[in-house]
Amino acid sequence: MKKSMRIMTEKPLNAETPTERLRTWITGNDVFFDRNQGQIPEAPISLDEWVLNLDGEVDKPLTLNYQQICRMPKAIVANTLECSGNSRSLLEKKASGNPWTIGGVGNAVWGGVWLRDLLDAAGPTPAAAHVAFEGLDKPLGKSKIKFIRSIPIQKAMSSTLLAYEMNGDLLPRKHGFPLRALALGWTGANCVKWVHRITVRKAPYEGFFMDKVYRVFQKGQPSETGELVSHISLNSIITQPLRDERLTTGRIVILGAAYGGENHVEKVDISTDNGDSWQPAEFIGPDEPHAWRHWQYIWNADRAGEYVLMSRATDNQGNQQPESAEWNVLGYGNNGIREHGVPVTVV
Ligand SMILES: Nc1nc2c(c(=O)[nH]1)N[C@H]1C(S)=C(S)[C@@H](COP(=O)(O)O)O[C@H]1N2
Ligand SMILES: [Mo]
Repeated sequence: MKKSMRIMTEKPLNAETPTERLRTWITGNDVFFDRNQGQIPEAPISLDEWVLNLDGEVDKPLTLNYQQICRMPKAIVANTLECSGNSRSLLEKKASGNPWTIGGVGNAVWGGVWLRDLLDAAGPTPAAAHVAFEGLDKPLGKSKIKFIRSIPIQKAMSSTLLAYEMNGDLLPRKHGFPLRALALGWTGANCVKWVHRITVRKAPYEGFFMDKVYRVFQKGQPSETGELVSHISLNSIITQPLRDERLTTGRIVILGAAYGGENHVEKVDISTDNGDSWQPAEFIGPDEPHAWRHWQYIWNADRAGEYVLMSRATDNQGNQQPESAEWNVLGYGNNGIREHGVPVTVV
């Protein structure tokens, strides 16, 4: 089985999980995708020096060290993290950014504290509207722009974790040690790593990583007028067989995953005849809020030929994946059924 990551850029490190390693419900920390705008801290951040500051539109600003955070009530939750640009390279029309196939997604069980508990202790003022997170990673390139992103206070209060554990281990250095934000069910960009400062604000943070990227916009449209990328789009992926695999006639087990961010995946259908007919897949494994669901479909391939396998997820809000994704300049949110089709040969 292929174990190594597919590296797209070394500096900053951007690498995707090989498809074979997306076949487990938990994505191992060793193969969890890497997405970085800046330089990953070269040595683990020292826990003796690190503190988390919470300031801005609050009655009582807080400064907490690592021990104080670890002594707060603990939450353990599953969450599927996906980069906004995942599957970008599968779009028919090229979009700029890292050429992800389907491996810019992974599922982990995270341990940490609810951001709500910290915010409650600090007491947001009536003007509090957005919560900004600042990472400790050093910007690369001349621009020296720090990775700072903000999310609405409602999301921060309802379902945002500050995680210090990933799949039972301390949060790995690459994934944000000692602490990262996880806006559950929202794309990776809303999940700032190496957090050291949280600022409650009257309005969304303004800056490069809020206004120039992570927005859905068209050619000729100013990026900052596009919608901010927040929710993960309902999607499904086929992890077995692989693209262009040669199979023999008979019983073929098709495996995959489906995820809907904040919404629950209710149904996955499979087509082996280019979308003419659809059959339900069977769910396998755990079913947790904000986490993907794995599924399988047993295909009786009795005739040799060329096939395109397709999967289609439906969620509890009645949403279904589109036949084809809506294109945008940065290629975000590609959840098209056709784009995710997997061609195979049966002999
Ligand atoms: N500090 C910081 N946080 C960050 C980033 C970053 O470059 N710096 N990248 C974001 C993006 S775009 C994604 S998709 C996720 C990726 O998290 P991972 O590398 O742990 O998979 O982290 C997010 N948090
Ligand atoms: Mo991302």
